[in-house]
Amino acid sequence: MAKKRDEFTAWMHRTKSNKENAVWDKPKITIIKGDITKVKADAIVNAANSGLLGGSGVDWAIRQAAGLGLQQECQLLREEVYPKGLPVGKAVSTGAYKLNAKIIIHTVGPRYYKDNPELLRECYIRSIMLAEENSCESIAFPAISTGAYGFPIEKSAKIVKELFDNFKSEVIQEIILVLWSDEDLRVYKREIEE
Ligand code: AR6
Repeated sequence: MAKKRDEFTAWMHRTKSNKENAVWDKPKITIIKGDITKVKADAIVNAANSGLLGGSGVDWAIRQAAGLGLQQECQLLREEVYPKGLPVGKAVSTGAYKLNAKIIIHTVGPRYYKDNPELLRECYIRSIMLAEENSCESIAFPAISTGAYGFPIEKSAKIVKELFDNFKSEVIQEIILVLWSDEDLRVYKREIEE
């Protein structure tokens, strides 16, 4: 795990010297309270489950808002690409359908009492990688794993802060962190902005 973490850390902290003529900027970090399906961003991240066929929380809201096309694409993905399901920590992109976005990125967070909590970091990184591959300038994240999967909001905020504090990108200009409750918003603002 330590080796994998270093690999991701190196990727997140890439510098301009890695690529000629690239302009690497620190994306703006915006923390808001709201419904992620109403946020305008090139990439909207879904806190999915391995089955990819739907669930509660953010997953339910995104499927309702995106419509039937998303459900059909997820069914195909499941049948043809992930017959055993999308593993924890991994991410996959689909069309955004009726959402005000270019793509939806589905990532499976760790269940706090069951899976390796380190995998939460991997969810964010793999989502960022997919957003860059798809030329997305903005990406909106829910607080992955902090609902049904029981991850403490404060720990999630600390992981997100550590990850994005020194992150630079030549593609992504804004990272929007969308919280569902006043309390979660307060914790994120305290941990990340102060
Ligand atoms: N917009 C933004 N955040 C939301 C929204 C919304 N519309 N709805 C809920 N949240 P969860 P998980 C917050 O349970 O913990 C699903 O069934 C919520 O308050 O959606 O990763 C999947 O299919 C919480 O802070 O995701 C999986 O089975 C955060 O989003 C499982 O739940 C994540 O809560 C994944 O669990």
